[in-house]
Amino acid sequence: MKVKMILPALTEATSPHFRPIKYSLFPPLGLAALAGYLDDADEVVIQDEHVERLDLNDEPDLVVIQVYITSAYRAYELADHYRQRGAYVCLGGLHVTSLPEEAAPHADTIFLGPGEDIWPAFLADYRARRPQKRYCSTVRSLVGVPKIRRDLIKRHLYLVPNSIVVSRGCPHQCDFCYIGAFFEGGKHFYTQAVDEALAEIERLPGRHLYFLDDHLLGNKHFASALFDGMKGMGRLWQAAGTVQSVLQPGLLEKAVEAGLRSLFVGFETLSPENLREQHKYQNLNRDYNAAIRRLHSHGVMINGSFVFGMDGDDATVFERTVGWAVEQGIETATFHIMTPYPGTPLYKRMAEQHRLLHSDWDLYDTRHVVYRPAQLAPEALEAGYWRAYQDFYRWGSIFQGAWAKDGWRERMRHVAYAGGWKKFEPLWDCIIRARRATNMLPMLENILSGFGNHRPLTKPQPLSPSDTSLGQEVAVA
Ligand code: B12
Ligand code: SF4
Repeated sequence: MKVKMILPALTEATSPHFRPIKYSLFPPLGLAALAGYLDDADEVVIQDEHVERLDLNDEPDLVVIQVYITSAYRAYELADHYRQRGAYVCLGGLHVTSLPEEAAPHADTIFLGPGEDIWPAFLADYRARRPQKRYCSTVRSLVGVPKIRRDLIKRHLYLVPNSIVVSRGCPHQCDFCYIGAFFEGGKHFYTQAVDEALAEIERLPGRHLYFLDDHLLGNKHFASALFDGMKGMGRLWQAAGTVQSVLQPGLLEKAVEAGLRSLFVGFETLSPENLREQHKYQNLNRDYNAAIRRLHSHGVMINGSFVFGMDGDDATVFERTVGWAVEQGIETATFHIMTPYPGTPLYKRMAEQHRLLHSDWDLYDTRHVVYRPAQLAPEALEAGYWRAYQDFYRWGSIFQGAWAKDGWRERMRHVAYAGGWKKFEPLWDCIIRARRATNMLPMLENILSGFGNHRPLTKPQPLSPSDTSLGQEVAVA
């Protein structure tokens, strides 16, 4: 059987003029995971439109397309194309799970939720010539999953070919997050067996790893055993975690010993009122400043995530947030305009309050305002969002942030990392066009390691009892 798997891209990622590096970071791990369930005799290709032009003149028997909200229209176009050519088309992923009725007319079969239970079930039915129209995931487990078909990934096209996920979902459920919608009907958070996760890590060449787990530190026992197993492997890695997990005594230390060098942290907002509105209770009463001090003192760089446009945000939110992030020495920041994804509690609330402006999914990309904000005009919110990026990444801010650090090596690392991502975008564009993204990995590794220094760059600070700050509002608000 000839199988073609496609990760379609949103328009910006295929622009002939300029391609941001973020689209050449990670390979299509979800599709490579699904390919693991196919037979050795099957002929399989994975094409990722973010990094290559799709070949649309082929004649596969089975086409598998992963659909995100921002690539939904492109995915439907590709699905229609292949159905016209006589292929059997399967659509799955986050957007299909949120809006199955929208996706169904473009597919022979649609899949709701994670694929580990429903994809092998479909394959058995398909080979027996009795496939169903719709499969809904209910059994959530990663135990004994087949090996990810990394041989199908064109590693040289990605800056971070070693992306990995060892869990799915998150123990929390914030109103704006895709988690609740995607994992409905089963467990919202589950992990691989530790030895299977370690075996997958061992299979990855080189030193650098990027864990794409929504919350790698979400299960303390799992994370702790994983980090113990990784100790001594000589890996350098990046991941995502919450403020709460950073403040937990012990876990961060183990992560650092295992090679953690940069963490994506969902601060989202400096306002307790906003946190309550979004049911992001795990951030309430946490001392953000203490979490940052703790990460920095262990030599871990921070990519802070911030969302603008919650109901408590007024015109001052941009300056306040950027000013605080720079002052704290946060190395990189990812700003988002709040975006109500279909299926989330936030979307339901916005729809009930008649605040949604349109359903043009191409614009649900966290850079456009698609709802009526409570205290800001949509234009002011968009302008503030772009200004926040400019202000955070101007050289003056980068140097100010770097100077918040104690040592010279740490300061240099801050400048190299923050400057490298945002100040050399035209250079990244050239590198992507020359199909040399992966050649830059040694430089990334060098910066992450603090220019070859494996030990924390400053003396780690122990937690003081007040750092977990029970009973007080978000410290920075
Ligand atoms: C890596 C990543 C990217 C990468 C590339 C995507 C990639 N290579 O897969 C980059 C950096 C390019 C990217 C960009 C963006 N991303 Co992104 N990204 C992720 C991230 C962190 C990990 C994806 C991943 O590899 N997961 C692990 C694999 C194993 O899971 P999976 O891909 O979901 O696949 C499983 C299932 O979905 C299912 N499945 C998927 N397809 C199919 C098909 C069939 C037939 C079947 C049976 C099953 C199935 O089975 C798989 C195995 O269980 C996710 C968050 C997350 N944890 O998922 C956000 C996430 C997907 N991104 C998101 C967003 C918003 C964006 C951007 C719009 C951000 C921006 N402002 O630019 C862009 C645009 C994306 C686009 N192309 O349209 C949102 C999507 C929201 C939505 N409802 O669609 C997420 C969920 C982040 C979030 N928390 O909001 N992203
Ligand atoms: S903590 Fe992060 S990943 Fe978990 S539900 Fe909230 S936003 Fe989503």
